Amino acid sequence: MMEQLSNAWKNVLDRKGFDYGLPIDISTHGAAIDRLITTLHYFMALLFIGWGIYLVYCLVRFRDREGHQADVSEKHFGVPKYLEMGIVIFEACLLVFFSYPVWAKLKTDFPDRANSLVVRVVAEQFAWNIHYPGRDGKFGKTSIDLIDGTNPVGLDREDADAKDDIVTINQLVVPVGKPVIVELSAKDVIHGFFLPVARVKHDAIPGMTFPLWFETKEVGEFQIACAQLCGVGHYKMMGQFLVKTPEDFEQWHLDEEKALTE
Ligand SMILES: [Cu+2]
Repeated sequence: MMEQLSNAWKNVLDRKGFDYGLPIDISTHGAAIDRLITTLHYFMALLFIGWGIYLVYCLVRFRDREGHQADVSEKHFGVPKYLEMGIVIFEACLLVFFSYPVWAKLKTDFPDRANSLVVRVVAEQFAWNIHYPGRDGKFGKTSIDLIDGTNPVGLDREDADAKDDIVTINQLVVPVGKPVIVELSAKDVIHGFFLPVARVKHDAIPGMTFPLWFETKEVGEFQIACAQLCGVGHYKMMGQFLVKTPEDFEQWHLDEEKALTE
C-alpha cells in the first residue's frame, strides 16, 4: 500500500505527469526552472482559493442586514493585514531561495568557450540570423555598411577570419550534449529569443550583446520563437531549432562549408 502510494506520488512529480502544459524539456538546466514554475503554480492556486474563500466570507459576514449596516471601515479585524505581510515575506523567500540560486547557478556554470559551440544570434524584424565562426573558431569582421538582403549580419567575406564563417537564417543547428554559448543581439527593436524546449528565454536588445548558454540532452527538431511583440510580423518570427547527433552536426557543418565554396 505504502509502496503504491509513493509510486503514485513519484508519478505525480514525474515530468511527464506533472508538466502543466509545459513543452518537453531537453536541456540540462531546465528541471530547476520547471520546479520553480510548479512551485509558483501551487502557491498561486493556494492564494486563489484562499482569497476566494475570504471574499465569500466577507460578503456574508459584513453584508447589509437588519440591525447591521455595511460600512467601509478597515478596522473589522487585522488578519488580512498579517496574511498579506506573510505573503510578501513568502514571495521574498521565493525570490531569494528559489529563483536566485537557479539564476546564480547558470552564471557560475557558464561553460568554457574552448569546449562549447559559440554562435551569434542577431534578431531582426522578422527573422533570426545565426552566425557561426567556422573551423577557426573566430568570427569574421562585420559591419553595418555591408548588411543587405543576402548578407544579413554584414559579414566582411574579405576578412581572413570570415572565410569559413557560416550564416543561416531562421535555423539554429547545435550538437547534442555540448554546451552552446549564444551571443545575443538585435538590429532594430527588442525581440525575445525563446527556445521553449531548452528553457532559454532572453530579450535581444539593439546595441547590447548578451551571453547565454544551454546544453541539450535529446536530438530532435524544435522551434525558436520570439517572445516580445516586435512588430506586425512578430507572429511569423519563428525559426527551426535543430539538435543533431555530433556526427550529423559535423555532416551539416561540412555541407555548409561546401556550399560556401560553390
Ligand atoms: Cu521579434
